Amino acid sequence: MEVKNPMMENRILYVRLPCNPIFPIGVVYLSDHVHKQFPQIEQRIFDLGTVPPLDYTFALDRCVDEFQPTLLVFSWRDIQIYAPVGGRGGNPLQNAFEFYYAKNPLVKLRGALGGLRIFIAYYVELWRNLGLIKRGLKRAQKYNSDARAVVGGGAVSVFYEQLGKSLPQETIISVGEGETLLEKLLSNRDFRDERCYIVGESQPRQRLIHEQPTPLEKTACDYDYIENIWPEFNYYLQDRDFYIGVQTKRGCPHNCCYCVYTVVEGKQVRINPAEEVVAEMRQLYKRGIRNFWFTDAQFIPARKFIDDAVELLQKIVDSGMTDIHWAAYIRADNLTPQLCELMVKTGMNYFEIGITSGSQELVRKMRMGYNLRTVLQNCRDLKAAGFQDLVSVNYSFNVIDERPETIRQTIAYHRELERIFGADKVEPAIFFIGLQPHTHLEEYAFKEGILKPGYNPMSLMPWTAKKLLWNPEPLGSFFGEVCLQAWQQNPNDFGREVMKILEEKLGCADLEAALSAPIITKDKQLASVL
Ligand code: B12
Ligand code: SF4
Repeated sequence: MEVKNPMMENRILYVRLPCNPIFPIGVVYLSDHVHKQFPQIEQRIFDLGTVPPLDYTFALDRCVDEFQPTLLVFSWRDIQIYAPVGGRGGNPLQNAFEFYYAKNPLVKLRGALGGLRIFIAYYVELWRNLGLIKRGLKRAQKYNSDARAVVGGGAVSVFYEQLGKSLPQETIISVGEGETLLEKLLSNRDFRDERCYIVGESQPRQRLIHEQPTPLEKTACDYDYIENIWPEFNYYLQDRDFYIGVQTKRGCPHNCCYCVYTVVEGKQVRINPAEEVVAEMRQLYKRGIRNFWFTDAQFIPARKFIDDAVELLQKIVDSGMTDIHWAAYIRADNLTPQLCELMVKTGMNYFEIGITSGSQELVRKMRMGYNLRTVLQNCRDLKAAGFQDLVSVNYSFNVIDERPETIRQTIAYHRELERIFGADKVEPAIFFIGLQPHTHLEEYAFKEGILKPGYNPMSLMPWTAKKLLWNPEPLGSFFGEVCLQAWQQNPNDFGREVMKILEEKLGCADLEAALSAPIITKDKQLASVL
């Protein structure tokens, strides 16, 4: 009797669900990996990020009809929308703050209406994406009754527990990187030990997201192949402003209290070989790409990875790609003068530092492991090496134990950064922490009675959203009013305006006070939560 090889029959359709046009590096890497393991399997990438909203269903139907997949790999990038910038349905942070904190009833009403618009847009988007998954699967089952759906990506990794309630039976829900899960699934091996669960068959395991990902040696993505299976690939090559994603490592060893990256990617840092990263960049370079985003959770996660960063940047120099630019999240406590020089030489023209506060005391309480004095010194080195571009410094006020004194310290710290880089080059990005599941901050919220276990982290109901948009009293209303004033006075330069107003109201501390942290009192320490 002939033994059928199930691998031969698979036809995989990767559907990147609607998203702002950010290069869909996740599905590109997955399909590349699958191709390297199973070269005979037919694959296609379909990116709804490049399709106008009115055409989503029609375009998906057409693609499924044409390709007739047996496996649908849905990749869902983002769900959460709080940011200090205009989101898809307006500025969610501004609307929420107007609704919660405005004293003027007309502004409150505007906030309520804006909030309602965003609320509707959010749920419409959520249901629409769930609907697209169901629709795509059902249509594929017309051609292959065994067709199956796997769902993963950034948003699924954060909200995997909640999404299971709304997805079709037998859908596989995946957390974190999906390469080994797909590999096992396609070779008919048991994949349940990967970070996943099956809707209708099992509940997600306790602490599933905290399990370590299966180790994987990453090789350069084969863009000749990707071009073949992705008819719209050119979309991202036409606009020269796009920063195309390239991953140089996975994992972050830190413990910052609000951050879920460290569990999504795992604490173990896995470096992709520098020559493979450069080989991947060169393929994109040959196609005209000059802007790259190193999509690592952190480009230099700790001091012991400085040598790896040096090796990579040196290889970029050696490769002759001298007219590129790149950007990344950078822990600026892990720089050396040599690394700074290479960063400038290889064209780093934007980076984000997530120090969250300019008060060493609070940085310590948030378990961030930053030494703010070292960050300043390294920034001076970077400037001395010739860095003249933009730095975005992420601040999130009021996370824990914030006081007028610590706000003054943050201002002092920010002013020092401005002295180093130039005021026009340092952009204060004011985020309010959106509380995320599986973080220390969530544990803290349970302990303090702010949230109850079993709450829905995806809820945008005003009473839940107010807690998830972390801005607790007694300072909550104060920050609310400061932000409202900033939007009113200078909406186009919100971050700088917030800093200015805070300084007018509270003054500025001595830099030395910002840099020295007193002994931490036990009761408010996040470290005592777990
Ligand atoms: C780099 C990054 C950015 C960069 C992107 C730069 C660029 N040009 O690519 C910048 C700074 C621009 C950015 C912006 C934003 N980001 Co961002 N970003 C990230 C980060 C750190 C890495 C994403 C990445 O590219 N990783 C590398 C690739 C290879 O991994 P991947 O795409 O996740 O794919 C892997 C797995 O997810 C999985 N997978 C993917 N799809 C599927 C499907 C299946 C079936 C399976 C099995 C597996 C699977 O396998 C893939 C390969 O290993 C993640 C956090 C993180 N550590 O994951 C947040 C993250 C994706 N961002 C997030 C958000 C919210 C945003 C913003 C919307 C924030 C905001 N409110 O403004 C913005 C705007 C984005 C937009 N759409 O407009 C969220 C999304 C989840 C959520 N909370 O809703 C994340 C997860 C962070 C978080 N914890 O909140 N971001
Ligand atoms: S905030 Fe940055 S450094 Fe901290 S755990 Fe998250 S990725 Fe790592």
